[in-house]
Amino acid sequence: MLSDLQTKKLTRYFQVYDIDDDGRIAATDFERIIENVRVLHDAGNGSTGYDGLRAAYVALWDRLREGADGDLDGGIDLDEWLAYWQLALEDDDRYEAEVAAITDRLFALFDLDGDDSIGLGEFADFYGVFGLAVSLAETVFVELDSNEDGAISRSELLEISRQFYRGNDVEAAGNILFGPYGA
Ligand SMILES: [Ca+2]
Ligand SMILES: [Ca+2]
Ligand SMILES: [Ca+2]
Repeated sequence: MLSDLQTKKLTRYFQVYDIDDDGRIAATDFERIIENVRVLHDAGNGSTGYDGLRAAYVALWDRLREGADGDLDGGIDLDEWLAYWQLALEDDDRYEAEVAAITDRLFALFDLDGDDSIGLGEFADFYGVFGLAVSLAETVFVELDSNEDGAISRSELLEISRQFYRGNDVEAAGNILFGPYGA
């Protein structure tokens, strides 16, 4: 079972992906994500960063559609989303194979300057993919950067995402990975 805290965090996460705010995550939301990726990478098609990120988000949508769209209506509503995550998070092997692997892949793709850490600008790009404001990215980044060195390392990100997805400590910084979650 998902805890109340997990349900709140995953509901926020759902809202982040439901870009057009119609109560379901569908192909139209991922089209917006991919358009945001294109704008972010200005150059668009042909740039390595663009192609890699675009492929990652297309693969993510395919995986979600296959795994989470229980009633096969082409969209994932909040109940389907929560049911999907409950299964993915309660199984250690599945968590490592899916969630940790995707986190690691996204880390590499957003580390545009290749210094093996995520700086504020790169984190703001990650938020920009979902149409989230730079100001929110700045606020959250400061919280996540626990040793205040202005960068999030790969191991820090894996710990942050473990706190976000699986953690039940209300004080953990990783809870706000996708911004403040509701009551
Ligand atoms: Ca939507
Ligand atoms: Ca559905
Ligand atoms: Ca970097």
